[in-house]
Amino acid sequence: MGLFGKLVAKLSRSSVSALDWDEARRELLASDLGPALVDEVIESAKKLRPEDAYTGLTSILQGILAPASREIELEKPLSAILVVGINGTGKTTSSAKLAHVLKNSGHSVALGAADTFRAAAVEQLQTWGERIGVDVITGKEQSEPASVAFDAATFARDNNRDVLIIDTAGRLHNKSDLMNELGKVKRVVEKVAPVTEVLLVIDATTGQNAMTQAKVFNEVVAVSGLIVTKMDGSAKGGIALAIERELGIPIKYIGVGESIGDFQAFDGQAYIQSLLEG
Ligand SMILES: Nc1nc2c(ncn2[C@@H]2O[C@H](COP(=O)(O)OP(=O)(O)O)[C@@H](O)[C@H]2O)c(=O)[nH]1
Ligand SMILES: [Mg+2]
Repeated sequence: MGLFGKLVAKLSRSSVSALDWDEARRELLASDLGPALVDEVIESAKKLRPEDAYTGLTSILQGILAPASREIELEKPLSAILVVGINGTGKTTSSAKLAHVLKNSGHSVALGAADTFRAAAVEQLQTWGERIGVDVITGKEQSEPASVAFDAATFARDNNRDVLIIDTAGRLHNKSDLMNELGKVKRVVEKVAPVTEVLLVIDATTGQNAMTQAKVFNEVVAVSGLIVTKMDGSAKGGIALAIERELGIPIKYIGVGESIGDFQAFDGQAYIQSLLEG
């Protein structure tokens, strides 16, 4: 049963007791939706008539989704997309997956490997690039991420690419020097091409900490969309919904596995249906 399945069942009965509401609240809290969103949903749900339970809850949840577009925004002749987030969320994998999607829809894509902290990170992106037939621009190990990003943007411009996706190093949102470095990467790229998207990658299994991550990254580089990874597990991505609600940042893509094709444009309606029905 989906996250809200039990709530629908409760609401459909002729009377809902205070205990029922407490139980519903506890269940929703356990799902990473966060207290603010849970209270909002419960308060709205209390006003529903039993016969309206399903449709009413559907529209409450639809009201949570940001009205912003979920398309990847692109400009001509060249757009840069920055992929950011903390370690291990799936930035490199998602950068490759997105490159693959955009290439398949007719774009000429390049990848920039701006995670210069670990040689393995660059190799990981190069391996993906070879597999999907996309050039990967790299710098030397330990070189400045902003300079690699600048070189990648210059390469993309000079070689008539229309999209450059820049994979960045994982950084903790509480390390201000690393966050400033990310701001620098963005500013340097903007000298060559507009950064039309800053995509924050969050791991669906992270829980409430992802809200803090989103707030800090958003302050530094103005996040334009979320990629929620590891949605192939049991996590329902409740925290992403909470971020979308609180910060108005739309979920654009979800990762549903480790393979290149395990990537889907986020479908709000289908997602809500899965929360209600499972
Ligand atoms: N199950 C699953 N694993 C994923 C997904 N996205 C990434 N991963 C795995 O998560 C791990 C970290 O991914 P990586 O892209 O290296 O993360 P990064 O440190 O943010 O660049 C790797 O083992 C990936 O294969 C996803 O959507 N589902
Ligand atoms: Mg990486």
